Amino acid sequence: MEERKILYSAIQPTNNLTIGNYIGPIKNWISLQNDYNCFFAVANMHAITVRQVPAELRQKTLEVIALYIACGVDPEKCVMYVQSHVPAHAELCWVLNTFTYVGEMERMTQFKDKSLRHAENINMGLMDYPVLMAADILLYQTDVVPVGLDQRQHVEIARDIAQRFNNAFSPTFKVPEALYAKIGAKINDLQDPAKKMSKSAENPNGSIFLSDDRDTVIRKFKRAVTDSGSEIKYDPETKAGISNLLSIYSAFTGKTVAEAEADFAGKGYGDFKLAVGETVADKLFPIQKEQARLLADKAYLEGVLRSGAERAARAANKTLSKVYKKIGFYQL
Ligand code: AQP
Repeated sequence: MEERKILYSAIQPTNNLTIGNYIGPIKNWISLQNDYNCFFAVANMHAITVRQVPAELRQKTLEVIALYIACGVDPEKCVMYVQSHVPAHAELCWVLNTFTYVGEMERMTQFKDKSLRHAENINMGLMDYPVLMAADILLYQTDVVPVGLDQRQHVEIARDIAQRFNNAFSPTFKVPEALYAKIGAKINDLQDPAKKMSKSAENPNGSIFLSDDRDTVIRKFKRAVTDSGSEIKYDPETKAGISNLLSIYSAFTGKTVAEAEADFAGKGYGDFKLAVGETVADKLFPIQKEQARLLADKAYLEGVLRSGAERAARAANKTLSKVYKKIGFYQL
């Protein structure tokens, strides 16, 4: 039987997850979990590149694992773990740092954006973020990495680092491919459709959090920025707001964009925005209920994390050991 390919993906437990996180990567995880050997991490080591409140970071870590499961990721089929529970991530990151150039990291768009947003704390970790992400991915001999489009540059650099290491020694790492959602690889901010929807947007009305209650979801969609026209048509160049809403509606209903347009032919923006809000709220409610149920069962979640960390460490240590051997680290 052909060996299954490996899929790796992670999300940071910062703030609250948005429907961008759900539509971009998580929905893909759910549909691919039967076909791949999946590793899903909660990236708490990435999270501390921006200051966090320790108690909140701890709590969000559990919330994110509960959310993965509530969204439909099956802990029986997939390895789910917390990044800091597998020390190999930090260890491989250190080695890969020596195969990465400072100039490359200075050019990373996310580093430049976050340096502007966190000018008081441009720490080395923020700059090193893509190398840690390369270590995350390469440790598992990953074939595919489902991510949003904003992570394209980081997956590219992970590929470059893998190839650089493989060329310097001998084939050690699988060179991974990014995988983007067909619809919604970049969900945009409802208040500023030129920007990606983000967990930490200044204006919370621009982001739909997976934790938002029904009234909040509907209110935010009703206020979503559109354009002065009246046609509900997908055209990201001239109708960024409407196109974003159509993508969200398609992702949540499973309809194509053309089918979504047809649903609203002849209708006004007000009706359309309300329908998108109701569709999203209907979908989020059972996820929220299931997440709350899981969070009340901490022993179960910790069991998932313990077993996940063991299975992840076993796979990761194999790669790390190969790397240490190749670079000449004396091993006992
Ligand atoms: N708007 C989005 N549309 C599609 N995919 C998205 N992702 C994030 N936003 C969108 C994808 O979600 C995954 C995890 O993201 P992350 O936790 O590493 O980062 P983030 O959600 O972008 O949040 P950050 O880094 O904390 O930034 P801010 O604070 O600006 O929100 C990734 O696969 C990402 O592509």
